[in-house]
Amino acid sequence: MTEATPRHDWTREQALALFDLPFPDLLFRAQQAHRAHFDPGQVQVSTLLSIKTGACPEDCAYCPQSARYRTGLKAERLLPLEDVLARARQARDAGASRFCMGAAWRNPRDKDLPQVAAMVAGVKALGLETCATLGMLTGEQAKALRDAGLDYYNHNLDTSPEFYGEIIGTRTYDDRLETLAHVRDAGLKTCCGGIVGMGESRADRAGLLVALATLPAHPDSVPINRLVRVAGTPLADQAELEPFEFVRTIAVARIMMPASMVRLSAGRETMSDELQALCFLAGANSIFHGDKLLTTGNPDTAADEALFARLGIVAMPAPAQAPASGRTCHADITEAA
Ligand code: SAM
Ligand code: DTB
Ligand code: SF4
Repeated sequence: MTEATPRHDWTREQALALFDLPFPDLLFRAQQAHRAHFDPGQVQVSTLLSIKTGACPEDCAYCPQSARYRTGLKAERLLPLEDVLARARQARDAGASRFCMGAAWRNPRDKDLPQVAAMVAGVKALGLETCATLGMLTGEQAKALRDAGLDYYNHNLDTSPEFYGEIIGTRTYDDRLETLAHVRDAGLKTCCGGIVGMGESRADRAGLLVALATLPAHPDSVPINRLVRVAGTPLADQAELEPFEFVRTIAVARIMMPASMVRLSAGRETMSDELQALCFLAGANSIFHGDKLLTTGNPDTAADEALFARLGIVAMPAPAQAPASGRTCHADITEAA
């Protein structure tokens, strides 16, 4: 077994020892793990769309979509199919290989599922990989989404088991683990990560990564979100996480889950190009592209294209899948040959 072989027996002490490494050693180790599994010049590009916005009954302290906080967000019902497909076409033509549909639900109602399944099937037929994040799922719902053509399901652990209760009171860590089990059992790929910068300690960041790396299978995608501090949420005035600590978190995620896609997820809008470049060096190899995440901002698409060009990074091509319609326009983010 080499250091780059995925392991499922990580301990918090081992994770903390990685966090404690001198920064150059940590980045070297992360680069070794990254290069054992990926072309470091390629970054996967996903686009997000909020298909149902706001008025969520949950109390997640970071979230602008909770009905409990006054964030000024306008709630919207489930979008019509045609609107979703138009946005997916735009995303594909701008270079995205995966389209992720998010809904501000605690869980989908069974009567909502046919509409979401139609969106999944339509997006898939455009030649995009499909991802959805709809809250907690039953086993049957996970299978119905798989049958519609869903590739990935995003459901985050968000933080360590110990810190979790400070952030969310309306569902438990075990609820999340149960949904993740349904997702895995249905044969869907798992997208699962968390948020940093919520006031948690380094031990909590290590605890989140250990929880992820000791799941029965490493998540295929690991989104690392830096808290977007939204006015009106309980975390609006949270101090910003020290930038090198954020880079360290990415690097430790890369070392602990070497074969997973690590996504530099929410929070890029307030990061310098240099900080993002350090995150790519630390092993991040996926981003959200497009002016908006779900409800908050993301860097301009032109800024991302310029950053990729300056760093010599190209978009990772989507894995071949059928049926796939050809792209109608030149992809703006240059795709790997
Ligand atoms: N309602 C569903 C759920 O919670 O599973 C799906 C949508 S929810 C917005 C998806 C994820 O977005 C959350 O788990 C959280 O990790 C992330 N997120 C939400 N608000 C955020 C914020 N202000 N900053 C960073 N990440 C955030
Ligand atoms: C994830 O881990 N991050 C994305 C995606 N999964 C769904 C969501 C980020 C949301 C940021 C706050 C917002 O735009 O509402
Ligand atoms: Fe609702 Fe998801 Fe936001 Fe929590 S993170 S309040 S479940 S939309």
